[in-house]
Amino acid sequence: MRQALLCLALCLGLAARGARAASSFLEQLTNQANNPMYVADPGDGRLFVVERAGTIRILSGGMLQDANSPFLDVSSKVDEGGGSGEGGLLSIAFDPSFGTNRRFFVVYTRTGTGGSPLETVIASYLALDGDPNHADTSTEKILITQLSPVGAEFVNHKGGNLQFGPNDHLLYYAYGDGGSGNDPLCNAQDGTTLLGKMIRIDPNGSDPNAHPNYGIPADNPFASATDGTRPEIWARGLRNPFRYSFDRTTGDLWIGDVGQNTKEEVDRQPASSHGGENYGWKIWEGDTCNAAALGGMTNCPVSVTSCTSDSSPRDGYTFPVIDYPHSVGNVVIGGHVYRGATAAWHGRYIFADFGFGKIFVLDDPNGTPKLEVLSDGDVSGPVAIGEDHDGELYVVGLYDGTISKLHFENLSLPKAQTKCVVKLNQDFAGLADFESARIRSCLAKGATGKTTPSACLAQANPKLSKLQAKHAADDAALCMAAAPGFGYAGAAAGDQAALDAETNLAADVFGGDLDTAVVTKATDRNTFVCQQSVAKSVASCQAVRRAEFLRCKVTGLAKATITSVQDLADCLGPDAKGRIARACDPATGPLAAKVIPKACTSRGVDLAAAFPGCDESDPGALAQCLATAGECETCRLFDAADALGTGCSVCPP
Ligand SMILES: [Ca+2]
Repeated sequence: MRQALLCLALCLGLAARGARAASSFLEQLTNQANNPMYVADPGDGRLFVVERAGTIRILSGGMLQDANSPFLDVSSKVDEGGGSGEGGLLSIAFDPSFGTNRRFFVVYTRTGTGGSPLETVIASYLALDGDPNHADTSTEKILITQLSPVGAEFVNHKGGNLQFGPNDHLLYYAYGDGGSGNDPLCNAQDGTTLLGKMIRIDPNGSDPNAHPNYGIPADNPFASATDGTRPEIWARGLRNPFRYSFDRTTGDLWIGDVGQNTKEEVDRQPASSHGGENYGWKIWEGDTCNAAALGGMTNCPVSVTSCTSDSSPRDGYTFPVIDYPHSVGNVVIGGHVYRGATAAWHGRYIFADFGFGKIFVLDDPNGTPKLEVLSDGDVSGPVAIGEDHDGELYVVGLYDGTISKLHFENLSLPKAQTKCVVKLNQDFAGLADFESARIRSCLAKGATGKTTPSACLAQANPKLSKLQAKHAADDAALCMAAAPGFGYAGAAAGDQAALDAETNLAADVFGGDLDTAVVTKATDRNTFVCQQSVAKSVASCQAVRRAEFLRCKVTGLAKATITSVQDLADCLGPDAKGRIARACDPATGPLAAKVIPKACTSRGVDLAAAFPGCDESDPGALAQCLATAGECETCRLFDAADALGTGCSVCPP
């Protein structure tokens, strides 16, 4: 039975599989930290590295502060709890006004009393006035303490993360259930203890009699409870929520709760929550009914609702966003929603698994959360993911002493999104094929004399390609919602201009206007032959345009270099590596050089000669040339709002 987060056996196993060369995703900033547990930025770009034995050293400009003169040294107070203990100096949180009041908060464990192996202490300190690189240990103020249950087995599950809420500026801590295995005292469901709870306290408040160094926020869910429920409690039912964080943009709270024998889980509490959630432990382990495995709910309060199977009623409990089995990982390390410089990765939850040495992304482009592995075995003992003031993320390696920056600009997009983008592009490829086939078909029908090619196209609707593109865009909006700043994401967000820009670009790329212009009435056999040749050239031109479009979009999205329609247009350019020009330029491409001069003398085929100025940018000239070519029928079908329609007055009524 796995009881210890940092158990010795797990450590040895990790040492053997770790030490792989870092990928371009990971930039190792140091490997000199001593059992680092956490890293945090006070808001000025310095990284404060929390070391388990009780020191904090600053990592700045690539240099880790001298171990003999750390920022903070409380190692004389700290008791890690021995080989199977999960104590130590566990994390740091900076007061939102740290820049002016120099106050910060830490959590550590010290030796317990009365048979309790460890006591968890949350305390504040001040940095030295005039020396921002050193703290004054004499300024310690203990806010709150919590003893482990009595018994040597209760050395694990202390939680480990202090965070300030980004909106309420209140201090949060998440306690583990107290330890041992399967929460034998049912602490996580018992409102009279802080064990197995997330608490929310006001470090600027005070209750002189009960707790002089913190206050109870009036809107805490149990602030006025009269049944013995502790007023500090914000949420309950947690096993060992070792790491958690707030999304700096949305304020949502993301919790990684370490599981027992079956599941690891990630919980998400929306910013709109008023607290009071029950995350289920020990009744539920992730999405699995743990009470069934336990054969009951030993020592739980009578008010607790149990389960007998996974399909038992779930009322009153909040279930994880995702849970994963122990074939995937066995010690979840809650991370952060990424909000750094690489916009294409914004909004994705990045977290780790300590036991398996993995870094994950939780991706849900279609609303179905899905795990993908970003790094496997590159960090030995990933014990925390920290965030700097720019929203960039860092992984802490407990066993290899590393702090590494995560470089999302060097990653392709998650597979789920890439798949979605590829499908979208296939839709466009299909559209191009359809356009080519339609033109060839209309030309053939025109040659039989049963209809004119222009009437055929008009019947098919000359704007069909744009409409199809719009439909594809609408269909794709959902899956593209995860690609911020790009055309279809704009559509998903109701940005019609972004959608139109993307749709128009696609129409330009597939050459709809050119294709329409070359289709004219076949007046004789020679014209028909020429039209067939032209249609063939148009088809090959479209194939090149389609290929270039796909190349730019797929590789650009995958490498996160395409984040807007303009990026995509720039990638294509007027001459995508010369291929579009060679295939499609009516003056120099095959239309001009091979087909038109030699075989085709009829009007309407030699584009360059017959249709000077046939350009959408000059509607009058276009309409004139369309009229000349007998295209007034087509012209009228462009609606008046379209630039093409405004010049149709030159056509006979
Ligand atoms: Ca749970």
